[in-house]
Amino acid sequence: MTLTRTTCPYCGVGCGVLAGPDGTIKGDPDHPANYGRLCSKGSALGETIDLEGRLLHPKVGSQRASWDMALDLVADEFNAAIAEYGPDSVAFYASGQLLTEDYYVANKLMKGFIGSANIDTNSRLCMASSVAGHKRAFGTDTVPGTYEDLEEADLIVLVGSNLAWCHPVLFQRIAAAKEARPDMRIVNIDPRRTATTDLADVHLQIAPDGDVALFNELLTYIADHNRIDATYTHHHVNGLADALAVARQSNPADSGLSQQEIASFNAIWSGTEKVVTIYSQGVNQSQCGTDKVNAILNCHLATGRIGKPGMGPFSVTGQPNAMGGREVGGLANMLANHLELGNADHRQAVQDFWKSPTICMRPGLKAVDLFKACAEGDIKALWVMSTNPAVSLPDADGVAAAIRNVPFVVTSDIMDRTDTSDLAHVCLPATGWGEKDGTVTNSERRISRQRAFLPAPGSARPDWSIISDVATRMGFGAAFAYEEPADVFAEYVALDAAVSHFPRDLDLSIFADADYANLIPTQWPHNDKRFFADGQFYHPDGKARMIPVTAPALTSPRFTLNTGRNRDQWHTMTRTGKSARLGPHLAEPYLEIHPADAASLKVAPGDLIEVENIYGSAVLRALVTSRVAPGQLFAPMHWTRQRTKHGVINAVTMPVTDPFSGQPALKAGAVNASVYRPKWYGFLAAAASLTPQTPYAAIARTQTGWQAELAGRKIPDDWVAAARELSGLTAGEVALQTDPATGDVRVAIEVDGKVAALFFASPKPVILSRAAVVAVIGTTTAPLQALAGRTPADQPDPGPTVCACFNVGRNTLLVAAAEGARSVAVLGEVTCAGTNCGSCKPELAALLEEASVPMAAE
Ligand SMILES: Nc1nc2c(c(=O)[nH]1)N[C@H]1C(S)=C(S)[C@@H](COP(=O)(O)OP(=O)(O)OC[C@H]3O[C@@H](n4cnc5c(=O)[nH]c(N)nc54)[C@H](O)[C@@H]3O)O[C@H]1N2
Ligand SMILES: Nc1nc2c(c(=O)[nH]1)N[C@H]1C(S)=C(S)[C@@H](COP(=O)(O)OP(=O)(O)OC[C@H]3O[C@@H](n4cnc5c(=O)[nH]c(N)nc54)[C@H](O)[C@@H]3O)O[C@H]1N2
Ligand code: SF4
Ligand SMILES: [Mo]
Repeated sequence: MTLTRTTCPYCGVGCGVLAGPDGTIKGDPDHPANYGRLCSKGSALGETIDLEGRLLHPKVGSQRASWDMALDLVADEFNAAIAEYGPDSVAFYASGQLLTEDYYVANKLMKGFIGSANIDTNSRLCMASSVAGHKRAFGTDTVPGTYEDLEEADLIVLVGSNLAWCHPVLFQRIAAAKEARPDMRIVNIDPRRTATTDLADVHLQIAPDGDVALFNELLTYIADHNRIDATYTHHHVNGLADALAVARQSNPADSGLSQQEIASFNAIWSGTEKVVTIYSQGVNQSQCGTDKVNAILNCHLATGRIGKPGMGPFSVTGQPNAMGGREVGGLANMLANHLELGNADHRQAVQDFWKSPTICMRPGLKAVDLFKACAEGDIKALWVMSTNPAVSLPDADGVAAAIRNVPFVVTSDIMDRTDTSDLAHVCLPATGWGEKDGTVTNSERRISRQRAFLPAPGSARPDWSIISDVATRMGFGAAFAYEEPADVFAEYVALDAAVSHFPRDLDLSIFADADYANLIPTQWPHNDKRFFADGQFYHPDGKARMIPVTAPALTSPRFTLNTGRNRDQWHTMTRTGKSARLGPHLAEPYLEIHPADAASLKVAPGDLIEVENIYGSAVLRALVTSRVAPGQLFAPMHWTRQRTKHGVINAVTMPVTDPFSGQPALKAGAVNASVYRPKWYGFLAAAASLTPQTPYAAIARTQTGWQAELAGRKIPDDWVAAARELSGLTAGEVALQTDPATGDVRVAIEVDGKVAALFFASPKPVILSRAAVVAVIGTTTAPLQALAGRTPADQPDPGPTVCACFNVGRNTLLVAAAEGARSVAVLGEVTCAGTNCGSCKPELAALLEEASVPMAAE
């Protein structure tokens, strides 16, 4: 079988993948992002391309509709709203997961033909502060670094980045470089301890939003210890004196770090020439995100540590095409191809090139404001493409209500049901990864092809063609007559050539004669150019700017809620949630809470906690751990209303934004927390899918079907009836066990001689081996044995999954450690764990450390 060369659809590392229609997935050894490696999510791609849950045909209301009918309706409704209320009464909300071709066409339709800039995207929640910070410092939104810089650096500082889980292949490249050069130093700046911390030499457990105070203090130190590169700043940088004067006013204590921690950080940073500072959402998603970015850039500019191998600031991008979206200008305050919306010459040039009837004159609404406008009735027609804002935006319940308030809502998605498409009037089926063709740009500006290796399912169509069809029906056919994505890409490159007289960083000339079908991964501007090597920046005087940034004072709400990502899930889980291999790593929404706080709230491990504020509430499983500091909580962003009853964490994040970027502060909100005491806790495993309606419920895919963690407020009168209702199994033989002493209840349901569902309930959190229960589903095990909830005596209980690729559990690993495995490599030899994608290596290392504690004490 020939495998198709394509690119992973998840994170911004942009790994090359070799894929086949039977689900074969391999790392592409020739792709310069990964040289053959893949992480757990990439390796499991083959399990996510089946058609279960897919939207296969357009829907109008809940009815299947023809493409003609659906597209006519969309075009008519948008035209009607524009005619009656003007172009700013309609909006698109798009995504860094669209391909460049999709994104280019959406941006062109809104800005050049509808004539509004009301197109914003989930990149507003993701990279907007980096964009704003780069523009202030460099005059352009340039990410100057390359992945090789990370391997060449002597010091890597990771600020607000859990690279081990979120950019695993890049993390593995760094880990390999550190192994080869043990002198390489890694500093991790994060309010909590993560898998990334495990590789770091130093962990600075900074206070939430303490970053500006820390980097201002570093700048002051650099100045006071004659580390400023005076020749460089003289020729290439403006604003040093002002930035330094303001930095001197910062109080280092606002970083939440001790004087000693700050002193040693200052010494190592300023004393190491080759330093790369990597930053991500702990920087961007903040009320002072843009200032955090500039506080970091200030230090690199003051020392001239930018534009040279092995050094520089490096904003790692989240989504597979966050960079492509920025390039085509797909945000409400951008034009196209890194041109300025506020520049009349730029606007004219784009309008001339597009031969468009109009061009937007002023910035459109940024994401949070866009949904506020929906709530206020100002948006009459909204089109959401490739994103799930009813889950991923702050104040998610408010956003869902705002979407409901829009008279006409369209979604384009690959899935039939998402929390957002449930609110839409028209749902359009898009082709997904593996079925569509186009390009994406990764974190180091490398453009790679995504290529189809599967047929389009049902009548699904690629996003660029859906948008072009609507544009045509709105009356703009001549400008949207693309036949294939290559036509769009060629136009995008041609626009770049047409505006090349404007000084910009974006330069796509290397793609002018590109063979689109056979395009190999290529960096812009061209593979050997290094940005800023010549000290030239893009402000009119050619110099970079240091920006004075004021550090916010420390605050101390009772609880600060931090949010982020899990290793094996992608955002709202519409794809990774389908994989049984990825499910068990962390199978329900959880809340990390410090042991001291847990004690004061009377929360024991496994209890449920309710977090709430004026926006809403969420109920999550307590994960009592000193990885978070006292007073801080951490919850994953992944769980939706489809997978939980009450676990959408954005119900309690606040829609407050950074004043420059408009990016919401998703990492530090004030919440209250209290123990949630149900009358009973439950665990249910079943062969068929589950939609339990208990006050707390979280479902996950398993190797044998589905599982649900449950909790109820009322003890059912009849447990068997309850088990039947929760599992949806009205037929079948039932076995019931009750223990009046403990109140424990166990129910088995067998259909055609096979275990179809097992239900466990207890007044206390249910303790049993989930893996053992799940393994019995679908087998002919006798009910009594199935209800034991234990792995049969002749088989060891593997414990919770650590390695997703080989399904190796924690207990198996602890046994291997006890039997003498003392390194990650040996653990791998003995159990296979960590030997495929390697994403669990940090956890293996942590487990070894933990396992060796009692031995050391002996
Ligand atoms: N597995 C997985 N990988 C992904 C994704 C996914 O959904 N799943 N999504 C992708 C996307 S779109 C993105 S944007 C990236 C995000 O990648 P990351 O930014 O690395 O991930 P997060 O978990 O959102 O947040 C990173 C860290 O910021 C820390 N933090 C919080 N507040 C502060 C602060 O005030 N200062 C500092 N210094 N740190 C703070 C958090 O504790 C957290 O550990 O991941 C990408 N990769
Ligand atoms: N609390 C909290 N909230 C956050 C964050 C956080 O750290 N904390 N991070 C924020 C960040 S950085 C991001 S990037 C966002 C991500 O948030 P979202 O973008 O809302 O999350 P996804 O689940 O990636 O949504 C992508 C949607 O597109 C669909 N899809 C997949 N492929 C295609 C395709 O080819 N075409 C079309 N039309 N649809 C497709 C998927 O089924 C899914 O419904 O979340 C943000 N929200
Ligand atoms: S690191 Fe993993 S998720 Fe990111 S692109 Fe590579 S394989 Fe995909
Ligand atoms: Mo993101």
